[in-house]
Amino acid sequence: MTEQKSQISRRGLLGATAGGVAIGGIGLGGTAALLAGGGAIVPAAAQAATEGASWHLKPGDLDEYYGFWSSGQTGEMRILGIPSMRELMRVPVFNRCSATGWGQTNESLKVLTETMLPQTKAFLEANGKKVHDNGDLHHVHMSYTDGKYDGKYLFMQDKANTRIARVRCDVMKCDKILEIPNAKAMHGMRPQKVPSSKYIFCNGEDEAPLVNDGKTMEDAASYVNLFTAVDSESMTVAWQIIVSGNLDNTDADYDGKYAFSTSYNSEMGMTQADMTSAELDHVVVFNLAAIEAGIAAGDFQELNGAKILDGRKENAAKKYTTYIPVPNNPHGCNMAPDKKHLCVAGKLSPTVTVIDVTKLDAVFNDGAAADSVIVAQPELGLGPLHTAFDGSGNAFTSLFLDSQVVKWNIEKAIAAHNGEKVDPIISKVDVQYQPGHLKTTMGETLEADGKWLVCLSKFSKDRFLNVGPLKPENDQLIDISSDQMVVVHDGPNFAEPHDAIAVHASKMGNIKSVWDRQDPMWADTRKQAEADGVNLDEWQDMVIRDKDDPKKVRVYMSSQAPNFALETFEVNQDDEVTVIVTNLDDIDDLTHGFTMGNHGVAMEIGPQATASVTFVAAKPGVYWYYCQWFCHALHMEMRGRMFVRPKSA
Ligand code: CUK
Ligand code: CUA
Ligand code: CA
Repeated sequence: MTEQKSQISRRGLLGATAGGVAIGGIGLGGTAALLAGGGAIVPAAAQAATEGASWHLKPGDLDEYYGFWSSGQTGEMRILGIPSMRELMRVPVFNRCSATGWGQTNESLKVLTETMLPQTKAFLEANGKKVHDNGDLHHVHMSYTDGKYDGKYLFMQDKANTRIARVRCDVMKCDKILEIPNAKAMHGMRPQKVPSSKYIFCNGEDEAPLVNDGKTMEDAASYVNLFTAVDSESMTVAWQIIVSGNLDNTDADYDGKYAFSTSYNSEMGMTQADMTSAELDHVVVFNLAAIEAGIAAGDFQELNGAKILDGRKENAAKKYTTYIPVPNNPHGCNMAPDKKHLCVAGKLSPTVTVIDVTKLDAVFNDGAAADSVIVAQPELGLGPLHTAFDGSGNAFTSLFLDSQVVKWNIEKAIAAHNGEKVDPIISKVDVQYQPGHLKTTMGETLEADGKWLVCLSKFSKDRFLNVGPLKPENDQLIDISSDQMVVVHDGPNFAEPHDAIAVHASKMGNIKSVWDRQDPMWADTRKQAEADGVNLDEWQDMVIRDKDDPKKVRVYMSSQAPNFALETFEVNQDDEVTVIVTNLDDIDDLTHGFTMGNHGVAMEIGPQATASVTFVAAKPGVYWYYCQWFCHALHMEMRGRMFVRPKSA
């Protein structure tokens, strides 16, 4: 923090003596100085030499920001520190995690299966599975109160299996997963920003017949796309609305009135040639008050438990939606913290379309033309994908094809659009290579601070030691505290972070180091223990055979370093065994584990947590179980034996 302050004052000093500062070495020359309003441009090399170490933390130093990263097809959420870019934690969500038992413990299986649609359940059963082992997690966003991060929840989507998930920030574990009916391929996802994140907005990317029962593939007229609003507290579908075209990325305004989605397939094409045939696609604007009124008035059909309105173009009179024409297979959809400007990246067009969202009321209420809200369309470079903001009126857009990030000024872009002779582009920086999302510190909130930008480059190519044909991504850290952006760090990252957010550590004060014994995560297990006459808050070493179903055995064992309460237990072959471990240690970072040898069973039990796992003891013999999280000098000795009596004995 103090380092940051001294930087600012040093820069202020340089600005004050601007006349004497040489500009050179980076080819910006007079134009850049002009654009910076006469202030000093510090050459990149000089800046790196004097200030470049500020991202580097000494051992034991803490980062100023939490970075919450998606992991794409790995299916987990990751936590990195910014600016150090150190990976701090991986939080399993849509994936199977060997370290924590996510996807195997009874507690995680409940989260993964409780909202599963009947047809999904039947499909998995037919394939000998309980849950999907994969997910495709592109977007992570935090809950908001009044346009600011509130440190409560993180929300994320799964494009692969049409789900969204919630992670509790107090313990950094996933507590809800919702499989969304009717829609296909959840892609863009954002929480409402104002007044709070009541809704999570979710974009269905893939078109399909609304009743998708195998009657037709050819009848494209029966295909629809759905925008879904999920209630963030109950994690249920609040409503869905049918749109014209498909949906890609989404964002919400800072007034609590509108949500926005880009559509690259306004053509409703079924082939790539069709999807790219039109010059203009569109942004769909969702009018939240009108949609809620439509629900209240009963203007919906119900399908698979969801209320579905019709917001297609031909239903414009209802004022649920409006369609703003934009070029050309747009992608990113980013609301600026000036509360006014939505930036839509052109992808196949070298432009970003700037939409003044305060002009939307006139479109819905006074018949103004949809494109009257477009106030600028600066040409920024090739392949613009996403835009981030510094809170001072500047925007940063990733240029996929140019392998660059461009810094530009929104007001200057508007002035240029109105015919003034100004260049909105402030500077460009090369990144390595092909950037997708980019994120500024606090940039998706009213507290955007303009310190750092993380650029998630899709290709790393030659930037790291060669590890084979599959290479890591490259998440680069860029100092944006002056007009000349400086890449200060390369961060290799495994498949495939699409997006990230950067949250100031002061927002994350509610994170616990020790679980609450009454945590709802294992409420079901506690209820079962109570029925078995077991008090999980005390040292337990009980083996209980179910009275009604004698094949079922529950093994209760506490753990306290370096001991399990049970050093042996016995079951019969083919018993369904549930092992319930409660970690009675209440010291920071004292996690135990339970691994049953040769049974594919392993789980994590954090301090004061309870976890349970169920398996069939199908193999007679002696099997050692052990604690797999290093917890004590006698950690290796923290083990015991399960004896499985053969059927014939
Ligand atoms: S994203 Cu999902 S295709 Cu640009 Cu938000 Cu990467
Ligand atoms: Cu307990 Cu290792
Ligand atoms: Ca298109």
